[in-house]
Amino acid sequence: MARYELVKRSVALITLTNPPVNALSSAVRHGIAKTMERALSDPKVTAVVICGENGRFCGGADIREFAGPLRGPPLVPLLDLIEAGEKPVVAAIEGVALGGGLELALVCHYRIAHFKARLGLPEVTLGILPAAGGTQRLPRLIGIPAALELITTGRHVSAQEALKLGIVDQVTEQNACEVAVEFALRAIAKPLSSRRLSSLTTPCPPNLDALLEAVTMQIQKKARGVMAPLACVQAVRAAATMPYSQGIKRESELMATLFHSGQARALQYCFFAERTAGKWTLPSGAQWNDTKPREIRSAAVIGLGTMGRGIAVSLARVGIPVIAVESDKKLLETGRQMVIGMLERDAKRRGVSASLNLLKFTLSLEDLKDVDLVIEAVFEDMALKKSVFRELSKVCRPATLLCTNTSGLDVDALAGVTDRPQLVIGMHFFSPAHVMKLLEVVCGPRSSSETVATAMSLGKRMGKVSVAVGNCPGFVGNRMLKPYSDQASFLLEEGATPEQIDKALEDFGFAMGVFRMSDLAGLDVGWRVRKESGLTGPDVDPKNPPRWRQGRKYCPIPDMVCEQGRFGQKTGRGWYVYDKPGGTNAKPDPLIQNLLETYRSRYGIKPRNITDQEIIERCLFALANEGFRILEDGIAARPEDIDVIYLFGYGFPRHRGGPMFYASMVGLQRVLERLEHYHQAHPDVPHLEPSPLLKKLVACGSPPVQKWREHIKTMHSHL
Ligand code: 3H9
Repeated sequence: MARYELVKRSVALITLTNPPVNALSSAVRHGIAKTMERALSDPKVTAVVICGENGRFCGGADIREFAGPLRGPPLVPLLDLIEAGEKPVVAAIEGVALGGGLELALVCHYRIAHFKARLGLPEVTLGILPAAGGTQRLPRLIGIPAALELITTGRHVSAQEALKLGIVDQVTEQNACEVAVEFALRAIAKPLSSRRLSSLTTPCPPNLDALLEAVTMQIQKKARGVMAPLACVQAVRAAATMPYSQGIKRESELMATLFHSGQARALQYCFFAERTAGKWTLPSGAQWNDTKPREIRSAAVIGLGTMGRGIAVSLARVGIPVIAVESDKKLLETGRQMVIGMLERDAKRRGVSASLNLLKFTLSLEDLKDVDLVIEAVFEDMALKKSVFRELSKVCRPATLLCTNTSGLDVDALAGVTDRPQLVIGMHFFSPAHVMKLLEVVCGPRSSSETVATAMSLGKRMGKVSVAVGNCPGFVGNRMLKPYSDQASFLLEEGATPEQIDKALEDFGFAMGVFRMSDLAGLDVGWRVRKESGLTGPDVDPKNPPRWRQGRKYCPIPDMVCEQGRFGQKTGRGWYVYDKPGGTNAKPDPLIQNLLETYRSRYGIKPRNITDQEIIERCLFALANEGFRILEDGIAARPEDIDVIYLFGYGFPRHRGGPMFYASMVGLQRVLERLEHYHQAHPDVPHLEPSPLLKKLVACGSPPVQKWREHIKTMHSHL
C-alpha cells in the first residue's frame, strides 16, 4: 500500500499504491508509517519524496472506512511525524491531492505539482471538515481569506492557481516525481523550520471578525441548515486566533460534531450514489462495463425552444458539430440568435473561444441524412413527435440514433413508428439544458444495449449525471413529481397558501418550493400534459370543474390558474406575481388568494391551519412512496438512482440525501405510519396508500437503503 525505493542513492521514494485514487485506507496509513520510519532511520537516506501510483497523488481519506470503527494508525499523529522529521520531504503531486491527500502534502516540506493536477479540501461536500490539520495548516500557508474560501466551499484549484496562492512551490510539465527527486536533493542542506506549517503564525487580516461574519452569513443564506461549512468557519477562526496545538484540538472537536451526523451520512451517500448511478444493467444482462458505446461525431437537434437551444449548446461546447432544425424561418432565426448568444456567454465564462463554427441551422430535415444522432425537442405532443420520428426514419441513414427529449411520453410508441426501434431512446434533459446536470436516459423495451451505452456515454461527455430509467409515463422524476405536487395542490384546497408551502419546503432545504419551481418551469407544460392525458380539456365545465377525475381525487386549481393565462415567470404571473414577464422576483399575489378563497367557498371547504410538519410529510412521503412503487415496477434499478435524479434534477437538498435516503433516515416504520394516517384521512388519494415495497421493507426490519435492492423482486425489470 506504500512502496519504498531508494533512488539517486540517497532519496527515499514512497509511492502510495491504492488504486484508483490512492485513498488513505488503514493499510495505506500503515504503509506510510512503516516506510517513513524506515526513511527517517536509514542514515543513507538524505531526503524523501512521496508520490502516488498511476499518476494520482491521493484522493484523501478512504470514505468507505467512515462507516466502521477506526482501524490502523490515525492520520493526525502520522502527519505530525512527517512534518517534524529532520529530513526534507517533498510531495510530488500528479492528478489529485484532495482532502487528506492535500493534508498529507501540507505536512511535506515542499510541494511540486504537475501542471494538470487539481488540489483541494472537499471534505465540506461530504459533511465533515479537513480534520488532519487542514483547517490549521492551510490558513498558515495562504492566509485566512483564501483558506476560508477553499475550505468552506471544497472547491478544487488547478496547479497554476495553487502556485499563485502559494500552496505549491513549483509547477512542472514534466514527470512530477522526477522533478521532486531533483528538488529534494537540492533541499538537503536547507533549514526546515520555516517549512513546518504548524510552527508558523497565521497571517491575519485586520478585519477578521467582519470577514468571518460575512462568510457565515453568506453560507447561512446559500446553504440553509447545512452544518459543515459553518463548522469549517469556526475551525479557521481557531487557526487565526489560537496556537496550533489548541487549534488542532478545536478542529478535532468540531469534526466530532459532524462525523456521525445525519448530514455527513447523507452527503457521503450522495457521493457514492452519484458514482453508482452510471452503472446500468439491462434485463438482457448487458451492462455498463461490457457494452461499447458508438462514437458520436455529429448530431442534430430538432426544435429550438428552451430545451432545444440548451441541448444544442451542450453538444457544441464539447466539440460535437450540431445541425439545429426549426419549422419556420422566424423561429429558426430567433433560435439561431439565442443559441449563438448562449454559446458565446458560456465560452466567455469558461475563458475559451466559442465553437460557433460547429453550428448549422436549417429548415429541412433532409439535412440530417448523415448525422450520427438526432435529439428531438419539439412540443410535448405525441402526434407531432410521431410525425417527426416517421420523417426522421425516412431521411436519416439507417445507423442514426433517434432520441427524444420528451419529459414523460411513451418512448416505445415513438420507436414503433420508425424503421429502427432498437436505435430509439429517450434523452430527457432538464431545463435549462446547458446548465442542469441531470439526464434521464429512458430505455424503451426495444432500445439496444449499444443505444443505451451511447446515450449514457454522450451524457457523460456533455458533463451530465446520466441515469438509466425505464419507460413509463413521466419516467422517474416527473412520475414522482405528480404525487408531490398533487399533495401541494390538495393542501391549497385545505387552507394553505403557495408561499406557506414553498417556505416549508425551502426551510427543509429545497432550492425552490414546488410553486416557485413550477412558475420557473412554466405552468403551461403541465397543463398541456394534463390535457394530453384527458384529465382536463374543453369538456370540463370551467364554472364548476369536477374534483374527481379518472377514478381519483383531482384538484382543478392548477388548471384554473392556467386558464387565466398565468403561465409562471415567462408571463409575469403564475402562482406568484413578478415585476415583468421573465422577472424572477416572486411576490404573493392577492388574486391567487382570492381565487383560493372563492374556490374553497364554492366547494364548501372550511380552511384549516396546516403545520409545516404536515406539509413536509404529505409532500415528501408521497414523493418517496411513489419512489417505492417505481422500484417495485423496475423503472429505476435502485434507490440511489432515484435520489440522484432528485438531487440533480429537482433541487432536493443534498444534505438530506434524496427522497429515498431521507425516508430511510426518518425511519421506514415512521414513514409507513404517517402515510397510513394521511391515507385514512384522504382515502380518495391513492398516492397516499403505502406501497407494498415500503410495507415489505418495514416487515423485514427496515434495512439500510443500500440493502433494499436485495428485497426488490421485480416481476420484470424495465431496465
Ligand atoms: C478526507 O480526506 C478526510 C480527511 O480530512 C481526514 C480526516 C481525518 N475514498 O470519482 P471517480 C472511489 S475525506 C474512497 O469515479 P474520477 C469512487 O467511489 C475525503 N473511495 O473517479 C470510485 O469507486 P467505484 C476527501 C474513493 O476520476 C472510484 O474511486 N476527498 C475516494 O472521476 C473512482 O472515483 C474527497 O472528497 C475516497 N476518498 O474522480 C475526494 N475517492 O469505481 C473524493 C474516490 O467503485 N474523490 N473513490 O465507483 C473525488 O472527488 C474523485 O473520486 C476524484 C477522481 C476527483 C479523486
